[in-house]
Amino acid sequence: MHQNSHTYQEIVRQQTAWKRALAFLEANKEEQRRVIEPYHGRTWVFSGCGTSYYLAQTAAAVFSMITGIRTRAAPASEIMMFPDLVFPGGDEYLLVALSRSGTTTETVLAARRAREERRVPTLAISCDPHSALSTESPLRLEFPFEKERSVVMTGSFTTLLLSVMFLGSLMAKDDSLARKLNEMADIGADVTEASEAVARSIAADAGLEDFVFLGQGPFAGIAAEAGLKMQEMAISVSHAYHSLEYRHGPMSTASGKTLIALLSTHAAGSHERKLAQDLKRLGARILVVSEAAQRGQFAEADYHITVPDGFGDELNALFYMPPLQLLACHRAFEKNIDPDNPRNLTAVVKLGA
Ligand code: F1P
Repeated sequence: MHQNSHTYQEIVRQQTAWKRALAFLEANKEEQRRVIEPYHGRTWVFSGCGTSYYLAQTAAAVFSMITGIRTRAAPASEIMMFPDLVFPGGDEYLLVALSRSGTTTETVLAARRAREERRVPTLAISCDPHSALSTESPLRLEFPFEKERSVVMTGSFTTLLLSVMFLGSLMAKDDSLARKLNEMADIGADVTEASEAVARSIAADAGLEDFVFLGQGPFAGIAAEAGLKMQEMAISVSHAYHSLEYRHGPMSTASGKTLIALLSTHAAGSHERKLAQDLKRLGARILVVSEAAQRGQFAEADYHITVPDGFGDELNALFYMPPLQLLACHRAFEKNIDPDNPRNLTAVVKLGA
């Protein structure tokens, strides 16, 4: 099952999609700059469903960190049902609708409602330029996506995130960011490969029963997506929280059967180190994901996944995601679950009339 799984294959070689997307984005950057420049002064609302909502959370954080533009994230269903909460009066907005398929019902309806009832322009970022979302949006970002065969989103998550980071580099007129993204695409597969032994070791730990993923800022969405992958692929109990929120109640459920993954940041300084010490005292198994230079600061970690130094909180979400996808995939293999055919799940959710 392992080697033949197309979900596994798409996880370990997703940087191929990054390189293809970056080459296209670079070649068309003047066109993209023309599309997004007029919206510099607006609040950018990122939205989607499921994985694409966690992508929206991550994208909103990194885009704001890169550009200084006001952003927020909302599930597409919130725009459908409570548009006033998402688009309160007195401000001007751009809705960035994120969707691998471009056909998810809530996302299509949310974009329509934003445009038709709120006069909010929409920018569609989808893997399918012929989808309803893309063809109905006056603004769209199109680049060649290799069709993802996995039902659950893997490389599409990181490639869509990469495209938002690239847009941020255009808006910020920061060419060094685009160069860093290209460097990440060149070395990303090695980063994932280097994490595989740890991913397999955790996945094989039969003493583990539940998983907790903790992240702040741009890593809160990554923690949520890592938790969803563990549910979708490995049919396992998982939860995600803003890291320091875990002390405020949820840690009451921690036990020796719990794996807690802490996605470390530069911004948090000593707070995450103190949290790791507290988590260890709970008796849980601790995984810390960090830049290599931070590894020594988390001596109590049972497991460590490191990424190269120098890319920082703005871009590390791109490095952190693939190893966490791999962890869920190996957990599925250990449980003899086929991640290519996830239970109760379809590649796209389309609601009836
Ligand atoms: C959104 C989504 C996925 C989920 C599953 C069903 O798809 O909810 O996040 O993993 O595949 O569809 P999309 O709007 O990004 O196509």
